[in-house]
Amino acid sequence: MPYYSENHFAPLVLSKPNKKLTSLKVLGMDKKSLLRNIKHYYTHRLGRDSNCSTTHYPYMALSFAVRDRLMERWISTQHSYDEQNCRRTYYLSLEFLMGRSLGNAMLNLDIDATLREGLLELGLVLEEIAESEPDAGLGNGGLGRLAACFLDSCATLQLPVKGYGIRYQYGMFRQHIENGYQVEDPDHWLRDGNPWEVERQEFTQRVSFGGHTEYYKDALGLTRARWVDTRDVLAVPFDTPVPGFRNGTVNTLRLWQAAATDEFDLEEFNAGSYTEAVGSKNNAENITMVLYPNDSSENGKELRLKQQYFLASASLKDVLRKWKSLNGDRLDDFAAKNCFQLNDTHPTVAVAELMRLLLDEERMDWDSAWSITSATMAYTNHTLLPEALERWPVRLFRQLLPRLLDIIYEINARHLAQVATRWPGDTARQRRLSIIEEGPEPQVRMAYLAIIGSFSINGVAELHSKLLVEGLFRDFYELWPEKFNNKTNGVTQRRWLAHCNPQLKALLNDEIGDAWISDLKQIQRIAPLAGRAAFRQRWAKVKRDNKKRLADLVERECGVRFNPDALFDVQVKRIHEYKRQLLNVLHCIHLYARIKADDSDNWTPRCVLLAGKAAPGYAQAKLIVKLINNVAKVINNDPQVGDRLKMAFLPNYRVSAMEVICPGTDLSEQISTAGKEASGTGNMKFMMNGALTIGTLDGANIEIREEVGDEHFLLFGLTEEEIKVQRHDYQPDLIIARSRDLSRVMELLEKGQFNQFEPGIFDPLIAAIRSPDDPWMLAADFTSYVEAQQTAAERYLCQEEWIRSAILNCAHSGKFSTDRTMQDYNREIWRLDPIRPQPPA
Ligand code: KVN
Repeated sequence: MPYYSENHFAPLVLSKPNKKLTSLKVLGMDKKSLLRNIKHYYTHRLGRDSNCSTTHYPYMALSFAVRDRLMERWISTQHSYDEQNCRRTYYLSLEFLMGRSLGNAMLNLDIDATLREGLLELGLVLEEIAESEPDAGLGNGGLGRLAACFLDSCATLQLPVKGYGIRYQYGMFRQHIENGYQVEDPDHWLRDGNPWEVERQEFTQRVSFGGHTEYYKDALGLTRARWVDTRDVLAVPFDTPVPGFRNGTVNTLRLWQAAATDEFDLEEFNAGSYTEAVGSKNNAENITMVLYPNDSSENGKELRLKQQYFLASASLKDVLRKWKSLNGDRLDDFAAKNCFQLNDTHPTVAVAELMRLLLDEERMDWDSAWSITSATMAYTNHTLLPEALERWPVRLFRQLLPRLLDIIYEINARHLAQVATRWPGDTARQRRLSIIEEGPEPQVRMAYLAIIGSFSINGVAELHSKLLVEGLFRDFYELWPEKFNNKTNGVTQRRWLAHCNPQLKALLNDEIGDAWISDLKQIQRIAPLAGRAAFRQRWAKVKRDNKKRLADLVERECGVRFNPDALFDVQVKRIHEYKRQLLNVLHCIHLYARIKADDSDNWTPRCVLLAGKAAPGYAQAKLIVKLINNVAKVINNDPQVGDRLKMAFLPNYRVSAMEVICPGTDLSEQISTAGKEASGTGNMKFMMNGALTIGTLDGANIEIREEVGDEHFLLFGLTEEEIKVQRHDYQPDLIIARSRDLSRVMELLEKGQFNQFEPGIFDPLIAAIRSPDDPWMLAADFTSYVEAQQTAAERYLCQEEWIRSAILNCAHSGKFSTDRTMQDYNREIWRLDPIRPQPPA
């Protein structure tokens, strides 16, 4: 008998659903009801009075009032799913970069205008109050934000999709700059309380680690395995509501938090070490303490593997629990009714865990278990970078998850038998296709496990998906061509246009109505208006106001004054060599050199903004941050430069910062080495808000250019194929010597113009640019980049033409809504029926 029960709540004596307890009086959406509620929460729940002057408590009171309106819709949505017993999808992800919730909830409930007006009567400005909300920064960048946009679109499309993730105590670190260098601060986002979550202790799960496998004979005399002598951890779910756009649907994001079991401490406890026993709880709770801050690179830390298994196991057990409560113990229909979408390989141990649950706990035979598992899992790949491909040492698996390693070996043995039948005698191919990579330290290749265990494998943009099947996964494509497909990424226009750009929203609504908010294809109806001078003028006014708002942010945070009439040239994303922020800096130095050489006739004043976080262990990326700050300092303080060029690095880039940045941007920098950026999603946010892209033929840039037309896109650089060819004979020193512009830039860098008092600090960056092995081939694209930038500058001088292009970018962004992406996933992978919830009585 366990001394601690996972569900320590006493059951109701009446175990039937209690309709009396849950019958709801629908809350009013009018100003009066809302204000009454806000005041009630402010005084009766939060206990504040008229002496309290921070924005935090009004924020909390407002959030509770809004949240109440989500609750009744949430409950009825979940009831409808249960009643219809519909097929469902679970999005498993180590990251959900949700950002702020209040604004999004108000927009989707259609109470933002009412509340703005009502709060003003209380002497409060809604936007000021909403600023108090900390970002939920449970993700690194694109991959985590994509998961958040997917949830928004699924709720809007009324698809029964639930997100499963981890409730990190500390999200993505906060960044500040000291002497030009990045400094990391912990992000304790839950410190002041989170009104957007509901703890659901009653659905606590138990997750095991360690121990070993034991074999035994069951009642039928069959040999079975069980995992014994484990050290267990509890997984406590916290649910966040995910509202659809004005449709009564509220889906769920369920995040797991680790907690110690009490029985685990019993031994120590009985030995008289009560305080030590309680102290060792920390160990369990560590699992969900912090998000790993690496974007597109693995780090191989044991705790990370624990996080991955913790998420996979708790989520699968939760789904099975729910299944049994609705359908009883039989699992024959399970694959027909359930689908798991794996967000990259991070949750891929779920393949082995589902097998374990079906074999060991449900007592199925291998073939039945495998047919369920491999008809249920689907895998999305997000990167081709070799350093991001997850591999875990077999040794670590054996230590931490011994029973799962057994199962992975068995999956591999059966897989290799299939390979041997298809290609008899081809041992090289068998070695290539094995889940286990042999060597001094054998490794489990997680991508291979994902591919073998899934019925669908997709990339995130056309080029990326093509490169996957031609390169990295070529052998697997030959084996199972039907499994592979593309799903081009998107972003939600609710957050990335309607919410973040209220002025443009008003202009669009005025001209074409508001159908675009839930059907972005409609936005193309503004294309003809690009030819109307009056419309362009209104557009220009909106853009200028948004640039003013961005300039104010830059001035507050960086102390640099941007002139809203200048060209706003923006690159914001994780700092990574493949994204080539360094190429952008070289261009800034080039412009600086031109000004210094008095070569600035017909000049276009330009404000260059960069922002992004470098992984704390990525020295070269951190040095790029330092260089950006140093170059900016020299340029901004040179009186000879004046207003012709400004440069700033905005610290602590995050979702809520992008909400101010993308509406105020003229030129979007998407300049990765071709073939390296799987998709990009920032590129889409900028396009939607009417920026022109300067970019390479990489990731979704290609599709953006296809949609908008090449005359409204500033293309430069080598293609992926040209990069592949030129790599063999790449001589950056020669390229530099032959280019007067690039020589001049390198000279300034090398003579220490930007590090006068810190000699030599930029040598590693200079060496990288000059290396024939530079994987990112900066020098190869420099000249063509500078030409494209010159074209941009010239076009900007003709404002009428520029604005026309900006409008057309926005008008042709329809494809890049995650509504479209989710419809593609649903049509080709999930096959879910939309479910309309019963409106509350
Ligand atoms: C890898 C490890 N992406 C990752 C990653 C840990 C955390 C994140 O996914 C985006 C896509 C970007 C790609 C990014 O770089 O091009 O737009 C969403 O598909 N993050 N791996 N790949």
